[in-house]
Amino acid sequence: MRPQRLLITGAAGRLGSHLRQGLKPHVAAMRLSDIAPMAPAGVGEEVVSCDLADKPAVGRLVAGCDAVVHLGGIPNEQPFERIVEANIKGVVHLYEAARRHGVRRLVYASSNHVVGFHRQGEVLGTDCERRPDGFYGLSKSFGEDVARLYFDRWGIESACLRIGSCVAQPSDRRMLHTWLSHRDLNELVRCCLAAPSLGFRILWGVSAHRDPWWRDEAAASLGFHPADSSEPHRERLERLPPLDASDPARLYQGGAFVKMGPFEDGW
Ligand code: NAI
Ligand code: 15L
Repeated sequence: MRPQRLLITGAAGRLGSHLRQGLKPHVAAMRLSDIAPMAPAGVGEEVVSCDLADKPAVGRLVAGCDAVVHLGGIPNEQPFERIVEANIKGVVHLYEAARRHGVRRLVYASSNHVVGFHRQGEVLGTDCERRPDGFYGLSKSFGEDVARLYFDRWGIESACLRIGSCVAQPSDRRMLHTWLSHRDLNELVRCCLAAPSLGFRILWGVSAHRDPWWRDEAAASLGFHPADSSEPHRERLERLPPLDASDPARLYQGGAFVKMGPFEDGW
């Protein structure tokens, strides 16, 4: 499908800023939303400030859109109370608004932290056991279940992207396996929006690496073929001092997230 009006939540953020530019040629119009300030609207754009924890505001935000790329929320380990507002309530408000306003397709930014307690080196399919590595990973796991529910019950299509590390360049040894280039992110989201039929699916958001931790042969059926790889960065990254062999950040796929928190706020 070619979205007539695509909503991007979290549009002021790191990934949102890239997708705002990258998806523009592929949609008729865009509504860009965040709780943080954003660059003013350009041609074919609307800019709307909205807190995802505010249910009526999310309802108004979604009205008139036919597809959503949902990036908004807390992107790392934080106190549970904050994650509940932005990620747990936020994702329910968004899907509920999608149902009420007839949105047919969403792309949900899930995370590798849904599976962060699998060992590094283990090769996972998209159907692997979930092993969240904190409240953040739990919230993303919940979001995947919300997406599944809205497909099973109301036929609203979703791709849940378990994004690895989406940064300009890989910056540590773990990213030899987890890096997703900005170009590949853009192409993956574009493929999810353009596919004639998407259904419900979980996809890894990762570029093509020599020793992958995540495999998904089905992604190619959407037309997604990653263009980038961590290989050109290997020499530089392998010169970095390795973590201690017993460090949990070296043992588990979630890296340093597996040892963050819990935070003391609210106790
Ligand atoms: P980011 O923090 O730069 O962007 C997230 C945006 O959400 C921010 O602009 C923030 O203001 C907004 N936001 C936070 N709470 C909100 C609320 N209550 N209401 C409305 N907006 C709110 O993060 P980034 O890196 O761009 O990530 C985007 C999405 O992708 C996040 O959902 C993150 O969990 C997910 N992701 C990102 C990865 C990465 O490598 N950058 C890896 C895995 C997942
Ligand atoms: C994520 O889910 C985070 O949003 C991002 O900031 C990175 O830390 C990434 O995972 C990662 O695992 O590298």
